[in-house]
Amino acid sequence: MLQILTPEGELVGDPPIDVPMTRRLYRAMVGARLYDRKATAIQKQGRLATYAPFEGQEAAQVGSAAVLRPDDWMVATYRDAAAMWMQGYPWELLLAGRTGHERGGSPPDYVNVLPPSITVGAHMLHAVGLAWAERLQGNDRIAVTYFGEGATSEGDFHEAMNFAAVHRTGTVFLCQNNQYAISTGLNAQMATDTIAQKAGAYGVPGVRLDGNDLFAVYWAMKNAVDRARGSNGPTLIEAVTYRIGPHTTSDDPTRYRTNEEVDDWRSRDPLERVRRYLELNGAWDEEWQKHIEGEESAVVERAVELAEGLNTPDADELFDSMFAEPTSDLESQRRLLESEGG
Ligand SMILES: Cc1ncc(C[n+]2csc(CCOP(=O)(O)OP(=O)(O)O)c2C)c(N)n1
Repeated sequence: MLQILTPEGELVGDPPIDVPMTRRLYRAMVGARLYDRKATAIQKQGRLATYAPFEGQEAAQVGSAAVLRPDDWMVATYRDAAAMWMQGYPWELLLAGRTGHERGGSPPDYVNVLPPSITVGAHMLHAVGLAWAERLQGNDRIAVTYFGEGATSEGDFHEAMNFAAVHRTGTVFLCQNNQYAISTGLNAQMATDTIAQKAGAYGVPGVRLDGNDLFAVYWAMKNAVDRARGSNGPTLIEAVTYRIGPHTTSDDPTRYRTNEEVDDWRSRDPLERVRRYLELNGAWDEEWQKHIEGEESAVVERAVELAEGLNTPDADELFDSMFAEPTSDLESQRRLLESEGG
């Protein structure tokens, strides 16, 4: 398994980014964790519907998204808010989506990120289609899709990988192997030792890495993105990580895993190892930590305010953001709703 930065913050390989860039990504991970904890807290107050926390997976999401060009496509899941935010999806719209507000599914036009997929696995096909369409139009935009290890047991994974491989689409498949699909542990759902080895069946390179290591994630993603942009086809990356929190705020993980296991993964925290690395390089101190936490926290608080300040959606919005051109079925449903005074 590829690793560049140990949990102690020591290098065992060449860092793919310099110290200023590492500080920027560390700050992004701090911001993402603050968002995640805030979203979990306001869900408990009944201000969000179910929320799927990503604590522990920040390096996998931030480190991979940091490699993308702003116009690249991202197609991700309910647990990938940090990656989506890195690619331009505003925090407030991610929160709005968790309140059921229609605006949550409509990022600004310049953001090439699809709304989060709740359907496990199906969205990978969209990433292949987007990359293929860009290729056919002569563009070098690529598409990355994020999913969990559980999604690789879906037929959609097979179809997406196979089609991408045959047509050499510019798609990066980024699997965050966080060990559990709700309560189903890895060994209970697949007989392979790794996710990465599944790539071989499709004729695609597979890379397995320490997903809590920002540098390993960045390095592997850079190679995969360069390959995709250079018309050399897809890559499957398995970022081995752990979901520290519950599957969602409706889940009780103590029923299927031990506290010792969670503590063991906590000791490999993705933020702490970068913090140690920066400190060892004279690029971190308490004052800066307080400063970035203050600023990122204000950004998150503002996003909550904006999300909660959105107008109450009217029924029309259900139809407006569904397709660029409304279908006749939707038009007749809209008329029916209007005739019933909706
Ligand atoms: C097609 C489909 N089947 C089942 C579900 C219910 N479900 C939601 S999340 C989940 C587990 C997914 O696990 P994984 O892909 O490993 O991602 P993680 O939640 O761990 O990030 C399941 C089975 C669903 N949303 N969609």
